[in-house]
Amino acid sequence: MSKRSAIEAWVDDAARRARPERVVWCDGSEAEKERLTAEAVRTGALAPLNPKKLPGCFLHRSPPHDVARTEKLTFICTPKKEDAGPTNNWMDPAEAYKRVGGIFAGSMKGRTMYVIPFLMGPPGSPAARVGVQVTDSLYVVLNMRIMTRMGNAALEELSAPDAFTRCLHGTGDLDLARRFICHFPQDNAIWSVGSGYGGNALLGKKCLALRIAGFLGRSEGWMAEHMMIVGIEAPSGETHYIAGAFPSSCGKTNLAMLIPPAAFEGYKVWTVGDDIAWIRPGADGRLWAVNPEAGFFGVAPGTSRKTNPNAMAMIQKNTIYTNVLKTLDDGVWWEGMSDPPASGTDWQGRPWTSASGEKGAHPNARFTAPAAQCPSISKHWQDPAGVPLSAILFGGRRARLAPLIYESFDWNHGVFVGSSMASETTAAAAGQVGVVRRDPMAMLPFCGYNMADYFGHWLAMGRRVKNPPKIFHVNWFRKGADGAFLWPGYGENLRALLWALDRCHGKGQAQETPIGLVPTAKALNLKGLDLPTDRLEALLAADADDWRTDAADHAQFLARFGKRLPPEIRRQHQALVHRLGRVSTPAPSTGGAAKPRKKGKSRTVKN
Ligand code: OXD
Ligand code: MN
Repeated sequence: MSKRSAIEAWVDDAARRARPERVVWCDGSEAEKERLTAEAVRTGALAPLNPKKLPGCFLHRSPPHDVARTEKLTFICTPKKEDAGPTNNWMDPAEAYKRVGGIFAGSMKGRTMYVIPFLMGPPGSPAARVGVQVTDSLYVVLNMRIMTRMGNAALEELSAPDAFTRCLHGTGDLDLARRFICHFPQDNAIWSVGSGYGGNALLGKKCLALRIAGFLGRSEGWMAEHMMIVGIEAPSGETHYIAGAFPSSCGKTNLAMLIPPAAFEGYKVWTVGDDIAWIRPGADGRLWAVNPEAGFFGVAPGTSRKTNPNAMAMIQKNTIYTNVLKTLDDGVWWEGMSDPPASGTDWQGRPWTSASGEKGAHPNARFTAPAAQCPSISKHWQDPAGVPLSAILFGGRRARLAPLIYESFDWNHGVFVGSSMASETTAAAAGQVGVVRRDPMAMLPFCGYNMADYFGHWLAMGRRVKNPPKIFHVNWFRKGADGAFLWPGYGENLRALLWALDRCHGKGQAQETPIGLVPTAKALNLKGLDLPTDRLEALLAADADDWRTDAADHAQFLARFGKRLPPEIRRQHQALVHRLGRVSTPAPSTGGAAKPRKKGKSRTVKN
C-alpha cells in the first residue's frame, strides 16, 4: 500500500458522492496560491484591496446568515449518546452519515473539488497530526493555506497510510436548514455542509484541533485546549511560558501579542499561539505545549494600533479580511480600529456612511494572517518539542464576581476552577450576545466528548506530571458600579501575568480566601499605573454572597453530568461551599465527604 493510497481511496469516495466536474489536489506552492487567488477574484469569492497599502491582501464577504459558528448545528456523533454528554448536540452516526451524505450528494456538480492535505502542529513534532480536507470553497482553501501547513509538506509527515483525519466539506446551498457540522471521533472523521464560515468550514481548526484532537488526546495521554500560548522574557533573558483559556472573542489574541507597559522596560512578550494549544507531558515532568496552527484567524473589531500593535503590523500584507468595511481607497476599516472614515462599503457590500449609525464591519469580522508575520512571534513557535508551561490561566468575560486574578490551591482545585468558568457570550457564535453562560475551560463548544470525562482527563493529567503548571483564574472585564471597566486591560495585563509567574517561583504575596489565593494589594506591580486604591480593592474583592449564588449555579451545571461527574469535582465544590459558608450542593452525592480547607482569613472576602 503506498503512502497516499488510503487518502486517494477516500478522495475518490468523496468525489463519487459530490460528483464535482474536476478534482484539484493542492500542493501548497506559491504558484498555486497565485493561481487560486486569481481564480477567487474572478469568481467573486475575494475582492482585491489596495495593493500599495495592503499588498497581497483580499476581502471576502460572507452571506449575512453565515458569519459565525453555529453551535446549534454542530454535532458529536458517537455511537452512544452519553459519550457526547449533556453539553453537546448528539446525532446517531448512521443517521448523521445519511443526512449529511444526502445533502452532500451531487452538491459539487459543475464545480471543482479541492483536496487539501494539511498538517496541524510543527513539522517533525511528535504532536503533529495530518488531516485531508475536501471542499468546493476557494475561500476555505486559501484560508487553510494560511492556518495550516498545507500540501506536500503535510503528506510528507503522514506516519501511516491511514493516519489522517477525514475532513469532508461542502458549502451546499448555505441554507441553515441544511447545515450540519458533524464529528465522528471513533472514525477520525468530520463532515461539514452548508457553511463557509471559519469555525464551521476550516476543519483543521475547531473541528480537528479541538473536538477530534481532544478525543484522541484523552486516549493517548495529551490535551487539546482552547488556549493561547505566550512567553514572557524578563530583563535577565529568562523566558517563561503561560497558556490561557478564554472563550471566543475574549482577548486571547491581544494577550498573546501584548506590548509591555512603558514601566516594564526590558521585558519582552513572545507569541507562540493565539487560539489552540496541544499539551503533553515532557520527560522532565512538566507539561509542554505546541500551537497546532500556522496562522491567526483573529477578530478584527476592537483591534487597533493601541490595543494590539503587533496584530496591526501583522495584517498589513498577505491577509484575508472577512466581513470588514472597505474604504473608498480600497483599504479596510472596522469599529474600534481608528476614527471612522466618512463613508465606504459595509460588510454586506452596501454603501455606508459614518452618520448612518450602522456597523461598517460585522462584530465577528476576521483577519486571517500567517503567524510568521507577527512581529512578536516566538523563535520557538514551531519548535517540535513545544514550550514548557509554568502557568495556566482560565478567564472569562464577567462584569461581576471574579477578581482580577487568583491562584488555585493546587492542580485539582485548578481543574475545579476551570470547570466553574463562565463568560458573557460574544458574536463569535450565532445567538444572543452578552448572556453569561457556563463555559468550562472555554471548551463548552469545542469538547468532542462527554465533558465529565474531560474533567476526569484533566485530573488524570495532573497525576501524570511531577511539576504541573500552577493554575490561575483571571478577569480583565470586571466593572464598577458606574458600569465602567475597573482594569485598563491590554498591555497592562502583564502586571497580573508577572504576579502569576512570581507565584510560580515561590515569590509574590497572596492572601488565602475561600475561592483561592488572591494577590495582596501591594503584590501587584502597579508602577506607572494610576489606579486609585478603591478601584484596586474592588478589583481584588470576592463578595461572598455573589460567590454563594455562583456556587449554586455551578452546582446546577455540574448536576447535569449525574454520576459521570468525577467525585473529585464534586468534592471540590463541597469544599468551596464549606469555605464560603451556607449554600447547598445539589449535585448528586456519591459519598466521600468534602475535605474542608481551613476557612479563609481574608479581608477581601466579605461575609
Ligand atoms: C475562533 C472562535 O474563531 O473561538 O477562534 O470562535
Ligand atoms: Mn477560538
